[in-house]
Amino acid sequence: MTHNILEELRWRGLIYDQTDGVEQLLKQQKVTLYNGFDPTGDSLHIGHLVPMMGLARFQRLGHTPIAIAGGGTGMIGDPSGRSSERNLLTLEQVEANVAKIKVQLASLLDFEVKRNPARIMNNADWLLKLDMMAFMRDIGKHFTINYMMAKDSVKSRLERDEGISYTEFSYMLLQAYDFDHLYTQHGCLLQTGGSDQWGNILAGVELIRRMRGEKAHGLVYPLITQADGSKFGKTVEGTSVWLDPERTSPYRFYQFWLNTDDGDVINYLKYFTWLDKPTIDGLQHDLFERPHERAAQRRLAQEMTGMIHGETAVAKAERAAQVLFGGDLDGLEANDIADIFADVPSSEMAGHLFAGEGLGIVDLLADTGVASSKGDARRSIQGGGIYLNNQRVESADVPVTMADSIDGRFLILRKGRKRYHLVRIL
Ligand code: 545
Repeated sequence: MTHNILEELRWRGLIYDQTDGVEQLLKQQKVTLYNGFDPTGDSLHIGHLVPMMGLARFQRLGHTPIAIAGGGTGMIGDPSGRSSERNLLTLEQVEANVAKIKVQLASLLDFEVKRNPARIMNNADWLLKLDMMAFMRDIGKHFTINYMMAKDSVKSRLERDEGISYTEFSYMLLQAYDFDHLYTQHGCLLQTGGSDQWGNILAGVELIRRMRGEKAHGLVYPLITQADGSKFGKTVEGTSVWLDPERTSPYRFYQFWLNTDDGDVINYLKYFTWLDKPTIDGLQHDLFERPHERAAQRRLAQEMTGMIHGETAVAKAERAAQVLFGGDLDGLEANDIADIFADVPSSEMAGHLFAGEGLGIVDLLADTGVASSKGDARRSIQGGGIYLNNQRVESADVPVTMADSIDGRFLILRKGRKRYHLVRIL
């Protein structure tokens, strides 16, 4: 790791914009900085990793990070980057979400280190106490409607028929107030965020200038894109890749990174991992010389899964990948099977069908639709293209019984190299 945070962020391509003087400031001193996360949902997703890790990168280089869970701002909702009004969450929803995302935010930060321990705060602690008249007089007076209407977040909404509520319009003042609060109470000199936060961050810089006559700073990261132009962070099925393992299994998480395009993988290694420049340069060389080996993608998947879900999850995900490529199933339990084969077609069959004599493999293949007919099933078996639990089926006459099942719960059929079908035994 380089010793200077801006140098570090720069070679990684992580600086989209910064206020004048950040360079100077960070050269002179270790600072306290913050990044906010609104509890609009109960989990963060991989799109939030750049600012989360940003805090951790600053911390490793001696700066003091504050992660804000926006229990106050989350009651309103940021209009930045959104084309329509949000539905308000209830106080209970906000609180439940705050509790969950706090844990996720904490996972990458160090709270024990003596000199610059991280902190997590909830802006509900000061925003919910705000007194309306004081806010109007002390904060509102520093912003003209002209200034607020010129912000992208507002301007884009004014161009649409639905407009923007007074509530969301005011959001930037709350975020500005946060910055001032952290500036005065905790000496926080810098706010970071994705580039969509630039307007809100500048509003805070402006408020501190107006109220204190002092200069605070902002730095924003690029929003991550994909080489093919599609939105970053969605699986092939179009769902977000969440950090919560209940929402995105570690296996799917691993697969997401493993499937990264050659055109994106080097950038992602820079944006999302702790790997240093020589290591990433080496992987770039491998990618160039032997792209089919996908060493860069594999390393990315290992690093990311290890960081978020731990090393055991990496081992499991790699085992799962092997299994899907036809490897043996020894030692896997029913729960692993359910996870690994979560995405393959499946059918449910009554357990009694496999009792005693069992069910002929030909019938099973036809009943599940793995073969289009019994004739097709027989021909496929004779051609050596049918597998039961990843073992080739040698004869069309074998019965399938409970003894073949995995923990009495699953049978795994495969036709050809990759066409899997999971039988769930009821
Ligand atoms: C609130 C109070 C502050 C400072 C910042 C905020 C939050 C900010 C905001 N940020 C986004 C966000 O997404 C929802 C998280 C889902 C649980 O809305 N006004 O909260 C995203 N942010 C991370 C990056 C971002 C931004 O958390 O900054 O750019 C995404 O990469 O959209 O005092």
